[in-house]
Amino acid sequence: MTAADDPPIARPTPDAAGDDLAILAELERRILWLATWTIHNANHNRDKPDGLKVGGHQASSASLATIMTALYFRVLRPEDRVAVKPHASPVFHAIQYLFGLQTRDKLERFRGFGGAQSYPSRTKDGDDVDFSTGSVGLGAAITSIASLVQDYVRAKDWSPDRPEGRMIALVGDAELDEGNVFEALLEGWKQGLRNTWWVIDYNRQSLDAVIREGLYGRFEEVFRAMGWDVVVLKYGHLLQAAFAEPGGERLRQWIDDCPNQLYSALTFQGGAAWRRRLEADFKGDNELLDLVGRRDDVELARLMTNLGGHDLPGLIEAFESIDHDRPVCFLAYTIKGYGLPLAGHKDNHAGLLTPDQMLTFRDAQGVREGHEWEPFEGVRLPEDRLRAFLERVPFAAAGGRRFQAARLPVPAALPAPDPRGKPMSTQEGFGKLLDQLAKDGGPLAERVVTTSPDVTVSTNLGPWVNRRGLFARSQMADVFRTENVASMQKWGMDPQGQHIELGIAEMNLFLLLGAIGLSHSLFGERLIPVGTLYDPFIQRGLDALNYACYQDARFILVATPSGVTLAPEGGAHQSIGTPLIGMAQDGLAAFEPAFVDELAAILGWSFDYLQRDGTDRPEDTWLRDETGGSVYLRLSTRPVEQPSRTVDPALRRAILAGGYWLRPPGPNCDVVIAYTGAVAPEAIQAAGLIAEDRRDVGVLAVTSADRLNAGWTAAQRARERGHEGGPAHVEGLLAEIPSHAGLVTVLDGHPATLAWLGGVHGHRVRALGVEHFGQTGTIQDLYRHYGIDADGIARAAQSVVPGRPIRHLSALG
Ligand SMILES: Cc1ncc(C[n+]2csc(CCOP(=O)(O)OP(=O)(O)O)c2C)c(N)n1
Ligand SMILES: [Mg+2]
Repeated sequence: MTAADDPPIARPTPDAAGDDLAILAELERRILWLATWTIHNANHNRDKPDGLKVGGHQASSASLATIMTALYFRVLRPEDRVAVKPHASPVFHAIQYLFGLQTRDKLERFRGFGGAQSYPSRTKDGDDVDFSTGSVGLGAAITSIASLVQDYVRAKDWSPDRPEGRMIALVGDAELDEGNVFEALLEGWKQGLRNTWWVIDYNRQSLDAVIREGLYGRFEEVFRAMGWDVVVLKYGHLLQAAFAEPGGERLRQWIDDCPNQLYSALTFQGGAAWRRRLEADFKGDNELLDLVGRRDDVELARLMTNLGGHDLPGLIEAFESIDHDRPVCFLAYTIKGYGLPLAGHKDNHAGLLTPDQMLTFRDAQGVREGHEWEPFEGVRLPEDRLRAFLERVPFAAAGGRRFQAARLPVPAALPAPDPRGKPMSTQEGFGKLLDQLAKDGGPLAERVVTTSPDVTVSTNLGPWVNRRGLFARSQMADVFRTENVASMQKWGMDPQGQHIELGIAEMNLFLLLGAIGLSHSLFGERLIPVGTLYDPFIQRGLDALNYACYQDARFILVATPSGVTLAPEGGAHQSIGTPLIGMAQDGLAAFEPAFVDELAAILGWSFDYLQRDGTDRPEDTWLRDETGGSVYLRLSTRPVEQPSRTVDPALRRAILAGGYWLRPPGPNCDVVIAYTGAVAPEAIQAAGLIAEDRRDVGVLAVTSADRLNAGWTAAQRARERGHEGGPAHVEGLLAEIPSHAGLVTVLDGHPATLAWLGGVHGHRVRALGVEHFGQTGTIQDLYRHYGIDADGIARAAQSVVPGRPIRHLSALG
């Protein structure tokens, strides 16, 4: 399907354009005013003892006001999705305010508690934010990744009547310093990116600095090399007309040669400075001196700052002339702080209009004191014309732009793979579980999308991919197969495929999980994303992971192998801190099962958890499970002896709540071993070793330190606030341990993950884990080296529980 097949877009007739332009120019004045006032008000007019300070918005917002006017009030269609540069949030909120989608109260509390956010936020702002922004570079990249998701949804023909939207990013020029932007560009090229526009706000300023000369040339080459159409919007209509005057060509040359710093400085100083400089530089050039002389200072300043990004008719023309679906980069020259007294000053990023400057600006906008928030105050056209215009703006005409998608039925329990009496790793179990799902089919299986940054086979997704195929918009044969070369992997691609293979860029993985995980809301089609990667490389994509969670995208992240347990595979790949990431990351429930039947219970639950939206009845767990979220599974390649048992509902509940007694502590217990994940055999073995000298040893299986901790924290907080309720899961579990007993905790990860267990009822704790990494060797070598083998655990038991020496240890000497 190409854009040419799309339903025709209703465009205003050319006759209407002139009229519309006058209205659009007024709207641009209004949003610049409202945005500037919003920030000013947050700083000066608020009776706040803590002196809330707002920097970094006024100049940065003004830079995009014209572009956003052209887009939101004219060019955009409801199906288009936009990521707005973080610091243009006040302009975004002002536009929403004029559409009636944002409240005055929220604007008045801009950046305050419960007020409009400093950076557009899907989850925290009440208005119509498509993509959150804030961490520069991510907003741009997610638009291209979301476009890929749109293609995926369309290829499946689930909702053929829904028009195809453009994924649009308004990008600060300094955002292109971020490497993830280029990773996304390259991935886009590989995937045949379409329907994506990036409008670069080329104001040649970042936070600290004025950017390097000639950067636009590099940008142009990069975008073209990646298959993008590049539209450079350098001069506005006024400048183009001036270039046609006698001597005008030399003015163009002068502008082209003018260093960024000088252009910015002259812009800041205004008309008289421009005149002085031009008269000095063009001494004796009468044509050019006449060109300058025909304009007064105000006109001259307006002319010299009439760059492409501030020229409404030029912008509209440029946007509306795109008649293809290839990605387009609009390189729009702008002035940071355009229309404000801060314009062009290199220090303006955090700059604010002084109260005096604000008064002058207010008067110039025709705004009366006390009427600052009125939407149409000071407009120079009849208000009803503006209102009527706003009512027919296509973007806002459809009302709500967020979709909802029905929940997919999830089987009550996924059958655990049968280990047939053999040891099995959680990674292998994961591969088998997905393979079974692929084989069984059904509505859930149809909507699972897997993805991996070049580690599909090594993370055990191969069997799933063999059954469900790789996705591409057009068919691509698996040449090895057509040539009859034997291979375990079927690597054919077609539109029905359900695996999206990515290049090795973890940022792209998390952006894709984020975009697929918002598909129900962005494109009205529920998808269940499952992404796999090596556990240590979570850190490579951490900001994008955080970003996906912040937007409330829903996905399952399967990280494998993990820890030092991957032993001989390479010291560089060992992860230590990821269990703590799992605990700390908001919106992500982290699990680290040891056994495959636990994994089956967790994965089955995850498919449902992903789809929850707060409408379920809250469970009595202290965990806010009814709101749903994403899931992180930290898995291992270590084959482990599997317990022979059936997971009954009580055990299942305990696994999901975060832990259960593998061996309950007896009445005379004085030591408990609490373990997580792949070290289960060592924990069990250690319990056996010390049993002779320590009675009734308990073994606690912790499937999720994250959820145990979250439940405990929530329960305490609730009690402090006077709410009634039962004990948190971990409180109940640990209540069975006599108070004199000691706890040894152990996992293949940072010891702090479980060390807090001692704080629940005040048990003494010795927390074992891994604090250093990089050694290779066998698992036994490394466990011994880091003291997480059975002897290490026994030694820790002896130190934490005074008493008779553990004879096994004395035998070791
Ligand atoms: C990943 C990240 N690093 C640093 C920042 C802090 N920061 C906010 S805006 C900005 C500069 C932005 O410059 P540009 O994109 O050109 O936008 P402009 O202010 O010129 O409109 C920086 C460094 C951030 N928001 N995100
Ligand atoms: Mg900039």
